[in-house]
Amino acid sequence: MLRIALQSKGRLNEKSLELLREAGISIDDNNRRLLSKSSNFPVEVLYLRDDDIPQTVSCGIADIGIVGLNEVMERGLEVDILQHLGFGKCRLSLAIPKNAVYSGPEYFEGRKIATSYPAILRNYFREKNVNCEIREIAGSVEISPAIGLADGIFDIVSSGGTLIQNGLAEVEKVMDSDAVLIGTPGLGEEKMDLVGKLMSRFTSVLRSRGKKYMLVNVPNDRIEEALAIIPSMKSPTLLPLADKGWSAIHAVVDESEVWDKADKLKKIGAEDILILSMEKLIV
Ligand code: PRT
Ligand code: ZN
Repeated sequence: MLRIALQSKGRLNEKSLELLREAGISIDDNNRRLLSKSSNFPVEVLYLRDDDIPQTVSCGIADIGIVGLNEVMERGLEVDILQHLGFGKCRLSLAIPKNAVYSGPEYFEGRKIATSYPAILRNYFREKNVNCEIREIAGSVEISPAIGLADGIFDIVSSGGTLIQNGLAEVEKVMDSDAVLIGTPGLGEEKMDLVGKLMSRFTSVLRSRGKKYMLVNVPNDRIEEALAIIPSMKSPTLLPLADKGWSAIHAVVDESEVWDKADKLKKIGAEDILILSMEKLIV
């Protein structure tokens, strides 16, 4: 039995459960309970605050966990980063009042910076050889400059809206973050076997995200051009149609490129372009 630590509520909770669900793992997701078992995979879920997940995995109370890379880096504990999961994307950046003139990291020499991520920031400034005063605060970091608590902040940025609302400008990105699957170092063979199964299911789910299945009929003398428009993951499938002189191409394409490719295909005489949703892509 594998134990996985997930955030009990917050930004990563729903997406983590969705990933498990899409990987075919049914969980009683009543997250008021601390621990829930899966009915169809030997895994149980331990619901925690995200701050506690790296520690719980590092010491082996949970075998694996899903948490933001920012939390993993901040704690600095020994865990294996097994897989990037692509959701919960954000960055950790330095920001200063928008009217201040920024000269580079040395701007922060002797200044006060408010953050909930002091360890990551300390490492960054150590590398840059800049001495500043780091003020650790738990929440609402972005209001610190306006109330005179700090000259700048170091915080999570996603859309950038919070910084703008608080009259701040992002001046330095220190790291990118997304949700990661972490594991206790040195798990035994049996557990690693289950972790491997889980990871390959996650890979299939992640690969199919943002992808569509495209079927298109093209005149045989335009196949080369059509294949140049739809570069596929491997070789696209090419099938002759009953109607002589025509073939069907099947391929997996990025959702963001579907319309552009459809327009280009129509221009070279393609017909009957069918776009289908993809549930899983198992390779
Ligand atoms: O209760 P618990 O301790 O478990 O949760 P939490 O409140 O500490 O964390 P939570 O749920 O807010 O975030 C969990 C994780 O989501 C973070 O550790 C990041 O890895 C990731 N994540 C992704 C974010 C954001 N995007 C994000 N935008 N975490 C926080 N924010 C906040 C940020 O702090 C800032 O206040 O959103 C604001 C900035 O957003 P924009 O879009 O205005 O730039
Ligand atoms: Zn937290």
